[in-house]
Amino acid sequence: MIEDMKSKILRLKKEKKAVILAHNYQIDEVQEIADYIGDSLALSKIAMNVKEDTIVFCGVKFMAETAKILAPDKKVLLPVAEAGCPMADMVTAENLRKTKKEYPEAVVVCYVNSSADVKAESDICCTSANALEVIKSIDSDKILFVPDRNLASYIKSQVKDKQIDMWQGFCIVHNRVSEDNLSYIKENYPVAPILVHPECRPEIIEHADFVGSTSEIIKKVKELKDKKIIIGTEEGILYTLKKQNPDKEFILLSNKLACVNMKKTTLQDVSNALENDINRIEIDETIREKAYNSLIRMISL
Ligand code: CIZ
Ligand code: SF4
Repeated sequence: MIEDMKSKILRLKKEKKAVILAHNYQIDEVQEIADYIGDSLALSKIAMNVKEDTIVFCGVKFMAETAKILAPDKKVLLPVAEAGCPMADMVTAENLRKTKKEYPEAVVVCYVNSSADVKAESDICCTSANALEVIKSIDSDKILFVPDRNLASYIKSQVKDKQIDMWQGFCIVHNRVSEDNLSYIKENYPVAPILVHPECRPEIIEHADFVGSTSEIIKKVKELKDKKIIIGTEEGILYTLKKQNPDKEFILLSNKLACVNMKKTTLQDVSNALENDINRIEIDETIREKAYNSLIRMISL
């Protein structure tokens, strides 16, 4: 059944001259049929450079939007229209416009987990993989960071010479990791290194051995000699980790590390998207150009 669906997708993909991109947090079957797997930035850069005209972006809405902003001539399809990111929805362009008035001198940095409208209101974008580099590149010492307060706190702990004011958004998945989870892990796996995503709360990050984005965690795991490793990010990352490191055992820092939005996309949805061209991402051109500027400023660093 699953094999039939996979063959159908591969056939449709050829027929429609499409490429399938899957985020590191997607379900295993979707990652299996993808042409490229990665974080939102890597996938968006791929979207800019692929020869295919149609991109099926298996992830959440802000990711497909980012691809469309960077590759406006491509047809970008998000297989499930309702796959959103609650953190991205915690800041709107209207709220941001109002708040900017209270911080007239601040450079506005938006985390990639934000809508196209919010990117358009921001000066520069960042991802969890380049947040420190982006912040350090800014001339001004006053920064307004939206929407993730946990990533902002982590940056603040690493870059002391800037005044960073932050929005109070958070990832509902990473924010769930608790100190109880940490104590349990430390007690049961006292020597295993703990690798966490910067969307986790500061009290968790403080006790981690490594903090990084999905791409950085994947890279770090390859370098580690340890046979048991604790992972503090969305569980979809285990697909690549296990595949690349068959001799290592991975233990999730919490058993609540599944993002329902990332899990909405099934093989059936990918097939429907390809077959019927559904959920095509469209962005108003004025917004797109402004959002493009904040993304390009990041990419050109
Ligand atoms: O930028 C991404 O893809 C996200 C949301 C997470 C990560 O660390 O890769
Ligand atoms: Fe949004 Fe968190 Fe889900 Fe990523 S894991 S899509 S930040 S809710």
